[in-house]
Amino acid sequence: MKKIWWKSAVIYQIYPRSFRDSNGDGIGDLEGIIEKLDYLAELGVDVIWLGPIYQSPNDDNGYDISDYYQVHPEFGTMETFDRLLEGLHQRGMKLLMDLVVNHTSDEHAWFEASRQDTSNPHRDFYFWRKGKNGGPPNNWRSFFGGSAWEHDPTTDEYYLHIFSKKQPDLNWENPTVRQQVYQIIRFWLDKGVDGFRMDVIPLISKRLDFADAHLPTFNDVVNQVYSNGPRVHEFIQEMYREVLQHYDIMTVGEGPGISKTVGLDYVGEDRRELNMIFHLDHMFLGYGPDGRFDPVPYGLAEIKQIINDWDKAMGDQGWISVFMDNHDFPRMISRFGNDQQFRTESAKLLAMMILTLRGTPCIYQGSEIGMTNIQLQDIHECRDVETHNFYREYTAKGMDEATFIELANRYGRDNARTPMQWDQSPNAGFGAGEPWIKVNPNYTDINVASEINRTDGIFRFYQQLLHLRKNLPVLVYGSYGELPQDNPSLFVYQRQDESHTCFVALNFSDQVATFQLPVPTDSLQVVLGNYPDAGLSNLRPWEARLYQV
Ligand code: ISL
Ligand code: CA
Repeated sequence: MKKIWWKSAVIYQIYPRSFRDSNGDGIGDLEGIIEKLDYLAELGVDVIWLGPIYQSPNDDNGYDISDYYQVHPEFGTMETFDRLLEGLHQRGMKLLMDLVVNHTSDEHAWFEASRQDTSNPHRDFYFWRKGKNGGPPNNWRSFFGGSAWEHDPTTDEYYLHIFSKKQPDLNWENPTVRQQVYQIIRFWLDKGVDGFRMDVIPLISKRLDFADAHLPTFNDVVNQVYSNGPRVHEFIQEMYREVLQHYDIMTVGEGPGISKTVGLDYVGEDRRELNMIFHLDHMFLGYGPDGRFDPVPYGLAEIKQIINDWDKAMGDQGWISVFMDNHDFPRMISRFGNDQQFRTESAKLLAMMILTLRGTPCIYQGSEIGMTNIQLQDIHECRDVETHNFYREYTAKGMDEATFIELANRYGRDNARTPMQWDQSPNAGFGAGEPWIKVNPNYTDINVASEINRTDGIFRFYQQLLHLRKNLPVLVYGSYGELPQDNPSLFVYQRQDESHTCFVALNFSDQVATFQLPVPTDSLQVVLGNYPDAGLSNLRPWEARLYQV
């Protein structure tokens, strides 16, 4: 397997609105991140992925961009941005920007021109179609509920929006659109940023017949109708040829619809497209026909299957990023761990998993102190456009508010977006003003200041793992293989190269579990564990151990 810096790097994701508010207006900002650069360096991460910080009306918290060349004033100025970039580089860290170019905001100048009249030169920057039988052009549904088409009275036509109606989809068929996008990418790369996380990149090429979708689940529609359109690879290869290849950067493609069967088409070493992907297969586990608020059961077996299948699919030709949550999903400790009795143990277990699987780990802000989901009381406390849209849709169909809020508290995106918990002071030390979204009341127990002082705390455990990854290349480049166990709550695997063999044993349950390793026990040494006195005995609840032969 080819060795290269972005494979051994560890990414840390910052959701700018919720990281640190330096001026007390309730909104996290770039100056706030600058204040915390030493914290990030102390943690030991290599690359920061910064959520969108561009000009935006914030219908979807910055994933609806109205000007790609401006920093949103609530986050700071271009000068603040430059200092942030410099501060990261001084500390040996790199910066990934979020590139959101499947759609713009409806308040972007291109769209404002586009909607004026059918002959406007910008008309063709977006997808405009006539209605059918008094309704939208087809039956496509938006990710955030309702039709994916919005009627615009000015020209009596509909425009396509796969996400909210304030996020019209860009028409990549138009070469001018593509050149405009490349210009945006060049602008930020020329400032010195180190790469991009590309938002919903498999969606940029549309199936232009816009045929109705008749498939059993929304996920099927995404996979087979919205994603991986006919020209997607032509477009990404053009972007690579014209822009990306001229810089020493890293690129991560995000996206629903990148399945293991098409993964290598995006990241195969011979493809000249992207370096790695955030696939969402394990994130969409539990999604029923109607998506996240229509849950179905799943378990560890399905998670392991996806990990194994993807590892095989990538082989030595492609690469993924490994993560268990981000700003679009519930907190991983609440979702996959036990956020009550075994919060610390399961936080560390998930840390060990992310940092010892094959792929570039991505840590979401707050995981390093064990942050959990929040219980919001009513819809007015919810902030996410997705939650609000589905609330309207489901309550209109007869669901009562309390039932919906329960669903939102388990599966909604606001869980991951509450302010970072820095200390015990008011607002968890996030900032002096009332935060834009409620602080999790558990901040008095769970916060950076107290976690950092615990020698056996979660933060220190992350530090140790990050250090180990630097010193044990087998954890980066070694082969991966699951070691199946009788107990279904266990995930045990091996990492191996010519000179080293490591085993990772994880107990995803509140019960003690016995496990087996394929070598004599006297040849094993515990490198790290989340309980004191880890040996070879049975695994205790949520116990995680890393062994070396
Ligand atoms: O959170 C989801 C909606 O249920 C995911 O399906 C999400 O839409 C998908 O992972 C794409 O996410 C990205 O693009 C969206 C934005 O809302 C997300 O925050 C972003 O990560 C549209 O730009
Ligand atoms: Ca602020």
